[in-house]
Amino acid sequence: MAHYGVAVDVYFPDNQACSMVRVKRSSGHVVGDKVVIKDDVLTRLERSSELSRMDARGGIHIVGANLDVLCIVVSCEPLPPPGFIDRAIVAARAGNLRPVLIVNKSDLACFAGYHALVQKVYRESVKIFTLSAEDGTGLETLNTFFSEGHRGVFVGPTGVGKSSILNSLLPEINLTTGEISETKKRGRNTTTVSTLHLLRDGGELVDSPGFNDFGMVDISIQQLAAYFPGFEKAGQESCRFRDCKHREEPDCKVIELVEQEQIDRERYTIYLQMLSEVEGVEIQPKYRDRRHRRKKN
Ligand SMILES: Nc1nc2c(ncn2[C@@H]2O[C@H](COP(=O)(O)OP(=O)(O)OP(=O)(O)O)[C@@H](O)[C@H]2O)c(=O)[nH]1
Ligand SMILES: [Mg+2]
Repeated sequence: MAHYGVAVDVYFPDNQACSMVRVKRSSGHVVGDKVVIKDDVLTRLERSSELSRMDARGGIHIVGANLDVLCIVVSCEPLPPPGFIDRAIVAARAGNLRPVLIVNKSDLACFAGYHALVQKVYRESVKIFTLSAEDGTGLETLNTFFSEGHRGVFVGPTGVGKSSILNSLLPEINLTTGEISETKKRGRNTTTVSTLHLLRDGGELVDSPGFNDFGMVDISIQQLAAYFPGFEKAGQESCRFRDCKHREEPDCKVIELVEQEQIDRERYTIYLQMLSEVEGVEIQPKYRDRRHRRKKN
């Protein structure tokens, strides 16, 4: 349920209670892990899913395990960094999670314009929830969705209201929330530990610390080409080449749709930037191997 450095909180379904269990700092457990405990030793069971991200310094973080939904939480204040939503959607799809978007703070004046933009770009790609943790708008719809038995994690920049939404769904948990800074209009990294919560009518949700960098981990060119939000309308098998990168290949359906203005040119440019990034990552190890070999000889 939570990982506090040298201890983890474990939920025991049989007696519906939590207990703190000591672990090594580097035990590798993450929120959502299923474990068995025998003679005070915690053994992790195989994960059905795992979602990772890379931070700006190249550090890899596992966001959670055994999840089926990624809730990308955004707001008009603070705004997410450019590319955050796209990276999160691609990472979720590559990890077999269903990405959904939650646009929080519908009570703010800046909401309408931002919401319209999000709807325009992502409406045909993912389910979008409109919410206000402040006045309760949309909470019941979110609760109903999770009551179908989903287990999701909230990810998003600091200050968008992840913990506030969970507090509104489950007032008794009383997670700490933090004011947005007046000058920088950003959050204050209030949440520092991911915690899993059982929802009232079924389903589970993980609150996690806010972050800005959703660097893609182990995403292949083919995954990016298939999962980039907005390319769904091109269909999976409609390019001439099965491994089409949608850059300069002949009979590429994506390029055709860009030319017909059915895929926004700006969105396509963002895709090309992400493609170069993924190619950089894919090419790097080969160079490393070659250097390595030369050294040995
Ligand atoms: N107006 C308005 N403010 C909100 C809403 N939801 C959250 N806030 C405010 O936004 C600020 C940040 O909320 P948090 O819930 O701490 O945000 P967080 O995403 O959990 O932030 P981190 O834990 O730092 O990642 C607080 O001052 C909340 O009161 C909302 O729907 N409307
Ligand atoms: Mg929080």
